[in-house]
Amino acid sequence: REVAATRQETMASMGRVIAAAASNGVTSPLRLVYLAVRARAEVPRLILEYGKVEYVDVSVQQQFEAPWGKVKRQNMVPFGQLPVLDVGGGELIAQEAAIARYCATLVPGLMPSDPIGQAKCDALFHAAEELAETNPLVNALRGEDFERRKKEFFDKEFPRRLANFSRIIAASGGPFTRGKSPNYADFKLYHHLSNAALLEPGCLSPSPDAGDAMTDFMAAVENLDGIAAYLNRRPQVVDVGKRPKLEPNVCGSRYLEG
Ligand SMILES: N[C@@H](CCC(=O)N[C@@H](CS)C(=O)NCC(=O)O)C(=O)O
Repeated sequence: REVAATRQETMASMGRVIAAAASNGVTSPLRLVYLAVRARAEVPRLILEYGKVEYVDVSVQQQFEAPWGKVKRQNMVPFGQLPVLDVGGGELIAQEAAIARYCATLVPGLMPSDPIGQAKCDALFHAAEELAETNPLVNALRGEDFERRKKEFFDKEFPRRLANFSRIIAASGGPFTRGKSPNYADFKLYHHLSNAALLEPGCLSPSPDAGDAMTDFMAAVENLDGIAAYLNRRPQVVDVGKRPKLEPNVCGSRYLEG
């Protein structure tokens, strides 16, 4: 019953988003097309939520009126992969990084105006991509496969990458990777670190090496206007490592019924 209630609330809040878009004269909000997992569409979502940019979150069926197998076979998306973002009239942008960058250009302050600043943000984004193993770990892997890859990730990959980000945040003065205000890559880092914390609670705790940098960073993102409310209402990932799924399982149709 709780799930049904949350779903109802989610749908009601999505209805308000669409109504708000219409009242702003935006008849065709961005359409973010993805699957029912919290993975490669989550960073664009966080950016759009932070920026209060109107968008709708749609499933493959809603976007293409066809199942994924057919969409892929008939090359209806540029690289046979999701997510894609329909920026209007069916014009599609593919690849999470490209979608995130495009979304960031719609939000004042998230993308520096100088090329060197932009390149530095891109470097942070792509360094955070090296934590992308957290996506299959949280959303797809099960049983022995899950345990083996999780151990490998937390033994080998995670500590050195976390140390790099802690150092970078501390050097910037924090709480974000480039100082006092967020840039678009912070949402990528946040996404993978929050996945990591789901997998291994406490993995971001203050340490003698890293100090409080990571806990402060996570709290700073979570407290951003627009983000706190979104995190509160987004579907939860349950049964990680066993039978992972979103609850309510409405990702990809959070904004539109059917
Ligand atoms: N490099 C791509 C990777 C996208 C990707 O791997 N998408 C997966 C879902 S997370 C996909 O489309 N899988 C379905 C398939 O390949 O049939 C990106 O960053 O967007």
